Amino acid sequence: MANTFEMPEFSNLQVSVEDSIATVRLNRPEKRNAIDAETVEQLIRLFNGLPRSGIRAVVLCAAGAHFSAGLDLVEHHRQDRSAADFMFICMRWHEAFNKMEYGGIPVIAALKGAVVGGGLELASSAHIRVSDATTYFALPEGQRGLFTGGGATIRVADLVGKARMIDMMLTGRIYKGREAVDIGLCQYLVEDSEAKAMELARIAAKNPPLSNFAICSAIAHMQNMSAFDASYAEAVVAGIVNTQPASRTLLQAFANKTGAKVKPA
Ligand code: 1HE
Repeated sequence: MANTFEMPEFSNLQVSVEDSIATVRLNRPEKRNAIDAETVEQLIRLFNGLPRSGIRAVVLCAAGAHFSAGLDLVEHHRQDRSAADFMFICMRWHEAFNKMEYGGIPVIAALKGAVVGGGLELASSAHIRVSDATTYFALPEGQRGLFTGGGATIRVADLVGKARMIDMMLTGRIYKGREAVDIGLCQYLVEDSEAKAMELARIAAKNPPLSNFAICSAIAHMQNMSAFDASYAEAVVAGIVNTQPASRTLLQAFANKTGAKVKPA
């Protein structure tokens, strides 16, 4: 599909598109990319429009030295929100992050510096996380007298397990480097996270969009189902994806011995 999506102008995000890959850059470096209410609204608008836009992968990255310092604590403090106000704010975060995780387009997060609190909630909504030597992960909610509200209880617990997440929240424990990879906070540790994320995005963007749609939405949905229902849903999705014209072409190439083999380099 051709690029049909008119990219809106955003104040807190810088979006550019090249070769059907969108680079979405958090753009409040002077505030360490703290996530205010406006940033969430802009993420919703963006990820609402991306599916079926012709965009085949997204690199989610950040301006400045830090990916994101999480919830905009100053805005939260100044607005003196009621419980109902903040519940609504959290529901907007969920709207944005669910659109990312379930939208069917691969989102690769290029991480650096602080990936903390709500910043980790945002990063964990991506499909692949790439770190560099400066990247560190934390959930300082306990120390701030807060609780996660942007999906960490679901996504971070899913990545690292509930015991590690509780430790991070109770004690402010910080993970970085190889240890962060080993416990599942990120999948790659490289010198240049943005370059690696773009490399991965380019690889993923070559897959037929319907395959990527299933990979980047069906797996997350199936995790929410009973094993019995997930196996049914998997069969239905595979019925559609594995008989698509694009897969016939790729299988024909393999049958003709022109398709790539699966072998380590
Ligand atoms: C912010 C924020 C923020 C920076 N909200 N404004 N998140 C946190 O507990 C992390 C809080 N931030 C930090 O610990 C540090 O800022 C960093 C380690 C990330 C970076 O330190 P540094 O020395 O580079 O920057 P700085 O001097 O602390 O901050 C620079 C500016 O960014 C400053 O603003 P300025 O107007 O005084 O220049 C800071 O106020 C601003 N800034 N972080 C607002 N988070 C859905 S619930 C989710 C709950 C959570 O996310 S809890 C985790 C919150």
